[in-house]
Amino acid sequence: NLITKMANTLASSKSELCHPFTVAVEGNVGSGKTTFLNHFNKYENVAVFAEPIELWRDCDGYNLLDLMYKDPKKYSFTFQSYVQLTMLRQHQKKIQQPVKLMERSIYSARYCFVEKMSRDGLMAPPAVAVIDQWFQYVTKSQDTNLDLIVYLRTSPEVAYERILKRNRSEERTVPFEYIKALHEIHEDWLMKKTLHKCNAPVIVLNANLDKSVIEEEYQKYEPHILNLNK
Ligand code: DCP
Repeated sequence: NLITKMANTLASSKSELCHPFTVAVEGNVGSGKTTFLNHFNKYENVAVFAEPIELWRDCDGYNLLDLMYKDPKKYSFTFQSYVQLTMLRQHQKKIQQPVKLMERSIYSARYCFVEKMSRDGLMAPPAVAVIDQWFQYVTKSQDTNLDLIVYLRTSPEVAYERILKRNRSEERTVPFEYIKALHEIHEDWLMKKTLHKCNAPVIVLNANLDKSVIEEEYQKYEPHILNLNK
């Protein structure tokens, strides 16, 4: 009996090492994903992966994020191809901790941003097809599985206000309509579940709350996020 117990414990810790409890934090641009991640940085059993935005700003010296906003028709495909690669690398990173917390995922890149660029005609259908073929191949052949999605739900007005306030140089030209449309796409994907497949369970946080009080909202969901309810 004891041996069986030990074997089970070993097996479960081995599977945790192979596939840690993987959580993606999703939400509109300006929804507060970075603040959320910072809260979880203090836990030793959580490996936190911020979005690789610095890589997007410097791909062999090219600021792809800036190019995409300045000339979306020309650079949306280039940018999203690189986003997909860098997100895949985040999914693949091996960790020792039992919980992996990621800012965004390969899924929001495909289901929200590529979707939006495709709808706006900024990515031609053949370009979307190529991104999609890569996406299908990679998500089937690699472990990109999510065990939980935390949706930081904001109103588009609040998200836009925060974007204006932080004044990121690349985002200066982003219009409110873009943020509103991205909000609707996130809603369709994570709330209404009418857009693409969403296999992971979703928990929804009120991310309109101000930084000064949002810690309480985080704490409410912490046991679930840290997988302490098992
Ligand atoms: N972006 C994009 N395509 C993607 C991912 C991101 O065009 N597949 C852009 C949108 C933003 C920037 O990259 O201009 C960063 O967006 P995020 O929403 O991922 O990150 P934020 O830093 O805005 O998150 P938050 O404000 O919630 O902390």
